[in-house]
Amino acid sequence: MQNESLFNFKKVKELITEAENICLITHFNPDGDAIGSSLGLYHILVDLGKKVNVVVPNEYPDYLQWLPSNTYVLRYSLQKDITKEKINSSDLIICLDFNELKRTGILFEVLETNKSKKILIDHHPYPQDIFEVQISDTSVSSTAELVYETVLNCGFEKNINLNAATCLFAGLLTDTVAFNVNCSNPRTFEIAAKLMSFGLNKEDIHRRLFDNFSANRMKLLGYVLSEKLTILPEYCTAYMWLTAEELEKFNFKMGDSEGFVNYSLSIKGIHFAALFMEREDHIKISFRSRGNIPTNKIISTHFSGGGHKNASGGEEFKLNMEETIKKFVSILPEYSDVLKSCN
Ligand SMILES: [Mn+2]
Repeated sequence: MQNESLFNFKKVKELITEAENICLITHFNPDGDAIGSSLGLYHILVDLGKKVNVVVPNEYPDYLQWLPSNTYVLRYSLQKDITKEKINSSDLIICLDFNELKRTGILFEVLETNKSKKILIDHHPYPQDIFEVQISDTSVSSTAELVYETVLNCGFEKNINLNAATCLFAGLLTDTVAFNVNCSNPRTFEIAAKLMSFGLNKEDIHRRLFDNFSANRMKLLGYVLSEKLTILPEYCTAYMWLTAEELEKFNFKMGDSEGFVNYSLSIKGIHFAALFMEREDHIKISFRSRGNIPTNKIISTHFSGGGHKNASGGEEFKLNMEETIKKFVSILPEYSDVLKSCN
């Protein structure tokens, strides 16, 4: 974490202490950090005696459904009325793992008009300026790590229990891809160690998150790597794409493509990786990079989307797959210097 004095933890503590009904909200297509940080904080706030609801815009993959209290999570896409009512009757909303309300997708229509006080706990750049307090820090591994720091600084450490530690550890493990990326700061390991001291089973959590895929997913991975991987050595770039027809052939389920884009980055000399997937009305784009290649800037400049410097995502609504890839290849010369600079 950056200098702790930058953040108004006193105000966070005050808002949480005053609140009775608290709603925890995360982004559209929630990932392990989104669900892990939300449910982690849920367990801590429940221990503090609060009435807490965790709200997500839409359903998330099976490999996250084992987290303690997962069944209490309200999915707006499935339970619109009750979710809306819970959001609007809460006196405090804590937004986790996203930087602007639009990232909640379909839930935006509820949040846009909501007047409850809001706290942001997040590690994406450029947070929207609408929150009562922002605990926004791009230097941490994950929102889960920042939840831990926030809880510590608010004096709620004694309210962390095994369930909370399990969820936060799962969030941290997801965003660091099992301590492979985003964890150059020793503090991340200190927090991981503190969470482990609650008695969680690290191997078990790792297995549930990373070795829990369907056979179809593995076959789709094999297919995309052998048939679709395209290397552009002159730009240290690799990309892959999957059409709707191909996804259907492998009986694609949400979460199946998780991690695909990272494989390209393990090729020697590749610093920038892209994955394009055909969805109903758009092309979903995922970018990953090494070093100084600003994937978030590239995606927000040429497509729509955002994220972190080395990991971002977005959508292309107007162009089809062929045109999207053509556009992608055509913008690379613009970034030639930075693409080649991180050997
Ligand atoms: Mn995250």
